[in-house]
Amino acid sequence: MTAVTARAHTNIALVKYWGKADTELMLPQTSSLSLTLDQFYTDTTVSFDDSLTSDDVAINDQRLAPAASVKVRHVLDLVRQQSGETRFAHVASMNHVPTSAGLASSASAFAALAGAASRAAGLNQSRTELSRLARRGSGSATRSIFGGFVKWQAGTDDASSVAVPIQEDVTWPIAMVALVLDPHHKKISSTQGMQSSVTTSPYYPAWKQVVAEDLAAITPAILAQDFTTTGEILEANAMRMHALTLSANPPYSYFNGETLAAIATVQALRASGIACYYTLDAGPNLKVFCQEKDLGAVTTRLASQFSADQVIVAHPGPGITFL
Ligand code: 2P0
Repeated sequence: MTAVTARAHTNIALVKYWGKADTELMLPQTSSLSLTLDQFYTDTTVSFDDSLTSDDVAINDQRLAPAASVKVRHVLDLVRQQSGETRFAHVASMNHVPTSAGLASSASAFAALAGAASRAAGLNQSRTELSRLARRGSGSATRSIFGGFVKWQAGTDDASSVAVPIQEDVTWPIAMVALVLDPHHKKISSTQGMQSSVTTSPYYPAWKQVVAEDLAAITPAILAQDFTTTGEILEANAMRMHALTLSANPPYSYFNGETLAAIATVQALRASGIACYYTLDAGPNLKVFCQEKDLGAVTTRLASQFSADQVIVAHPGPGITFL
């Protein structure tokens, strides 16, 4: 019984994934692009054990009921199919995301699970293969196998839907500041939210066009370290994603009462000469993209308007590692 531990970091999408084309294979409607972060990561240990009669899954030392571990067991089943391993597994996962950070851990969690399960089953898979496997647990996990700036190529089938690194070692002095407005779980899961947008928003075809244009424009901007262009694209892309929630039937929103106030603060910082741009995922919390030289001004302003413990600074982070 060999235990393998993998560590994967979470990522923030700059051009969002918001919609599946195939819910079984987890193929997305569009490609997406993210930055892996240093602060938030998951360590997952997997060992296959012939004394088990079912998979045994614990997160942060809490054992999951079978109904709560469906996606984890799905990934384990795929690993068993690929490797010929027949035993059930112990899975112990620790999320190193600051308490109440309100940040999604599914990206880091399923990337770490894919890595640890694959190696524990004796597979010697490349990072591309691990990215493909992580995708089957959670879409955003596809990208967390790699560090730095990463693109998830939508692809057309299981083989072609994988992440590719755009730039793993980021020397650009940038930061992503998380502003936590509500640490609780979202009411509408990403899976439900994106499906509703795909099937009911009349703007969905326009979103696909937006993503294609944003990906084409942001990639050279990142490589040229063009902060203004990168910031303008990621902010507009996030708001256009959220327009898909407002335009769904029934309409919904991930914003809360403080989200618009926080957006106004970022706009005021920018008007005062501090260049910074915000993005939001499937929740009310902002992530503020800024340059290292402005980090003090950005965090001071956010901490004074909200509170210091709602502000968490992150930088570009690494891809999957084995401990
Ligand atoms: C993203 N999000 O690109 C987008 C932007 C949230 C907003 O991927 O259904 O946990 O497991 O594939 O990856 C969050 O959703 O969803 C997400 P599933 P996932 O990061």
